[in-house]
Amino acid sequence: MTVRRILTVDSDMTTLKQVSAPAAAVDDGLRRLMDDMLETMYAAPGIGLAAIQIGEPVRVIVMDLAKKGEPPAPRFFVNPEIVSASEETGPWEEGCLSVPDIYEDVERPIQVRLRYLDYNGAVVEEDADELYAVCIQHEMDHLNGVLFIDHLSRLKRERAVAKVKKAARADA
Ligand code: GNR
Ligand code: NI
Repeated sequence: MTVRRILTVDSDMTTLKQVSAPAAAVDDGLRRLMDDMLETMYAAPGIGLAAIQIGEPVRVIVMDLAKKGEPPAPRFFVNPEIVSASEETGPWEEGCLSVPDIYEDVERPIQVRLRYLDYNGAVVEEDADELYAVCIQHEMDHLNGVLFIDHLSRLKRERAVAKVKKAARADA
């Protein structure tokens, strides 16, 4: 397994805006990608990662919502779809490894029903709420080239990108 570089909005916006293509099959090559994504996510650290964040435009997501002190609970999503979403929405403070050190409230459906293929290619259908619902919607946005800052006002979005660019310049 390899920790890969996570693309960020200061230098890799064009790639992050790409719409990812469905995975053709859940095979050893795709599992290797998922393993690299998980290791990259844990190293960051983060609770979710979409393949496009390491430059791979394929509809794959990894996630681990285990709290500190709990055993690891990796989850893998291939070609996920939202089957249905609650009418009710609610705010949640989000962050993104591709928009480092920016945290803002985003309003989304509070409950969603998902269908996806797991690490072994089995079809799974399940309900998500709370942080799970927030995170899977955030990650599925990435598959469509959408970032959480795209849900903010233009002013807040432009300020966020400017802040990330400034921090990147200071780092260099
Ligand atoms: O690590 C992450 N934390 C997080 C917090 C609130 C809502 C969404 C997320 S996902 C983010 C990692 C990431 O950028 N995934 O795309
Ligand atoms: Ni993100």
